[in-house]
Formats: sequence, C-alpha cells, structure tokens
Amino acid sequence: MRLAVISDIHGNIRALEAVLAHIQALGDIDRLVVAGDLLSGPLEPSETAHALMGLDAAVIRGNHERQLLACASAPGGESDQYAFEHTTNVQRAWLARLPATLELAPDVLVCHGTPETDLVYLCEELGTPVTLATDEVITARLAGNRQGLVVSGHSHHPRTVRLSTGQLVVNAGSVGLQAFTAEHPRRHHVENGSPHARFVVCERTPTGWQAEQHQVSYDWDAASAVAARHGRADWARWLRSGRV
Ligand SMILES: [Mn+2]
Repeated sequence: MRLAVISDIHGNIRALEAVLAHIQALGDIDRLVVAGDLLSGPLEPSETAHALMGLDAAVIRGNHERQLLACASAPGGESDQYAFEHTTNVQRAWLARLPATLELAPDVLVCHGTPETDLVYLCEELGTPVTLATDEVITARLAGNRQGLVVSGHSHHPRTVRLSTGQLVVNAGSVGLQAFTAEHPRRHHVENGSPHARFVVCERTPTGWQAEQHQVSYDWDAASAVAARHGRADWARWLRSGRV
C-alpha cells in the first residue's frame, strides 16, 4: 500500500497543482490523503476548494476549517476571514462535512494535529524555533492509538519519527506555506528554509511503514505576489523564502 499525503494547503492553488502533478508522475499511488488546513490564507481559497472537491481523495479537516466556518457567527482571524469571504456556500457546506480524523486502514490513522485535538502539534514542542518532542510525549499525545502509521500535519514541519512502540509517526509538511509565526498558545515560529511545497509518500513494506518526503518547485513568486496584493506582507515573505 502506497499513500500520498498532502496537508496544510492554505489556499495555495499553485503549490497544490504542482504537487498533484508530481504525485501523478510518481504513479503507483493507492490513495491520496489530505490532512486538513485546506483554504485559510490570503491566496485563492475558492479555486483551491474547487480543486480539492474534484479529487478522489480521503480528506479530513484541520483547525482552520473549524475556524473558517466559525466566521459565520463572529469575525475570525485574518486568514480564516479572508477564506470565509471568498468561498461559496457549497464549498463551506463541503468543509462542514469533513471528519476530524480518519482510520484509513486498521494500521493507518490520519489526524491534523493529534488524534484528540487539531490544535496541538503531534511531534513538536513550542519555541523559537519548535523542537522535536520526546518519544514519551509523542506517545502520550497518541492517547492509546497504536496504528503502525500515524500521519498528521498542522506544524508545517515535515518529519518522520519512529517511536519505541515501533509506530511510524509522519508529518506530511505543508503544501502551501513553508514558514509562519504564530502567537497561540504562545509565540513560536516554523521555518523550513526553502519555499518548495512539501508532501510525503508512505509505503507499507515487509519490514514496516516507510516514508519518503518530497519537495516540489512551483511558482512561489506568483503566490507571494498574490499575498502582497491582498495586504499580507508577512505571507509574501514566508511564501517566497520559507523563512520568517
Ligand atoms: Mn496549517
């Protein structure tokens, strides 16, 4: 079984299209998985929703899908509000139907953050920059889930972590945004050091699950220009450099 896992697209249609073309060219993929944070950001949320809704893929929601939908009752953060205002009712109804986690096979769990919350990084400790959490902490965050492969997103930090339980915990990284600063629950930042879109291919082999992390070129200058045009100098910088 070979899974292509993409996550944290954040409305970056150019990065998404480049990654989907790359996956198509790889061939031999049994299932495409999308691990949440699909649209929020100052780019092209509606075009991204349209592309995702047309895919034959297993899709879960992230924290930003919840936050985007909550903009219906109260103003949200800048990125969620922009995506809320630039998507259709049909697209938002689709978001509302997405599950928070998915057991794709008896030995495969997909979640956005941890299995219990979409707001906590599964593999990282907050700081500037974030660091790798200990084996014990990651195992505790799995809350008894013992699947051989656990795939997440949320931190935008591609990782492959083998736990002492034998489980492989994989972060798909982010298709759409390679660096960011966040204030909650306390100030931290992530920076991957290049603007390339990230995704991962996970394969079940006779000796267990393996992960191949991929980096894909796309027109990040064009994406950066869209962010700048929409008043987000921070996103413009993050998109073109992969640094905060
Ligand atoms: Mn995200």
